[in-house]
Amino acid sequence: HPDTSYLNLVQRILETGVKKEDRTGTGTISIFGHQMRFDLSKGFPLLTTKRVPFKLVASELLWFIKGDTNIRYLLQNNNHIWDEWAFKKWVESDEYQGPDMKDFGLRATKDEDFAKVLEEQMAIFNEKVLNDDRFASNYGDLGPVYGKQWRSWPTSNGESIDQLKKVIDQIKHNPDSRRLIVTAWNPAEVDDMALPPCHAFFQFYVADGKLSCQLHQRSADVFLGVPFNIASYALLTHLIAHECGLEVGEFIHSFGDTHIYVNHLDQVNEQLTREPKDLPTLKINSDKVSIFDMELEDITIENYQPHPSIKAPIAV
Ligand code: UFP
Repeated sequence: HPDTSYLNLVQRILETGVKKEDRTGTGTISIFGHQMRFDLSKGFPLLTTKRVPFKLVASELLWFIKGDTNIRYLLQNNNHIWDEWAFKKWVESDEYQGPDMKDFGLRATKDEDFAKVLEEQMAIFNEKVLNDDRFASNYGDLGPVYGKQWRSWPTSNGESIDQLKKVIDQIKHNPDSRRLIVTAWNPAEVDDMALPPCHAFFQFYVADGKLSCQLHQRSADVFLGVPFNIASYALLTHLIAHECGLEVGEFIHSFGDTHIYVNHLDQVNEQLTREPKDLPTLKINSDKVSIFDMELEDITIENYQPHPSIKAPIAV
């Protein structure tokens, strides 16, 4: 069961992980290198030991697939998972004149008054990204993040490569290829990204009429990020299999720095006490074929009855 694999990873980190400082100043317990395998034919791996917001997974993935890097589309779909990263660029810009927002993520977890001020500033920011075109293009954009690298990786001669389109074409016409790869890790552009890609490199494999996918994730926030990342790549694999007329095989999730933030320990311990439930099923609108035509309404999850969600602060 996906929850068992996931909780085993949590357990492994708690038992063997080392304490390590990190960029955000929060502190983590981490291990280096881990792999989980999910058989997608046995149900959709949306964790059941806490609620994972599938709509947010789906709208973020469609945003990547569109090649979009501006949070406006996410906000239009009530998806706030990238807000902090865009907001960070805004408050660090010369144009920002509001209250001091240095280390806002960490401070908000420790100071309730500050958390209110932050919430107000973020609401103003979001409103401007939604309604002010100039502001949105300057500050809603996260730089050359996933969408740009997947759909228009810039080449040295000024052209661009649509990695996603190419890989789908290869899966259809050259399924035995060992080069079915998409990489978001572009060393020339990493410094311009609001957040360098965490899920950095993925490869497909076709055998027995089934499509499998393996992801290398360089950095993994096991409590908040990983449940999301599993669902996202499982969904991507389903969508591409759907387009290519293949069944789904496995999703293999490989990790680099795999960590639990020290302020997520109560949350993971709560989750460890919970029993996994039946997996939900994914439904894709059969009237549509291409992943590039899919919209949020075309993707639904059925029979998802998880344990309640567990809240935790995000490290920015
Ligand atoms: N992170 C994830 N999954 C994601 C994502 C971010 O786990 O999809 F976008 C976490 C990993 C890490 C932080 O805790 O965000 C990124 O920080 P860094 O760039 O320092 O690794």
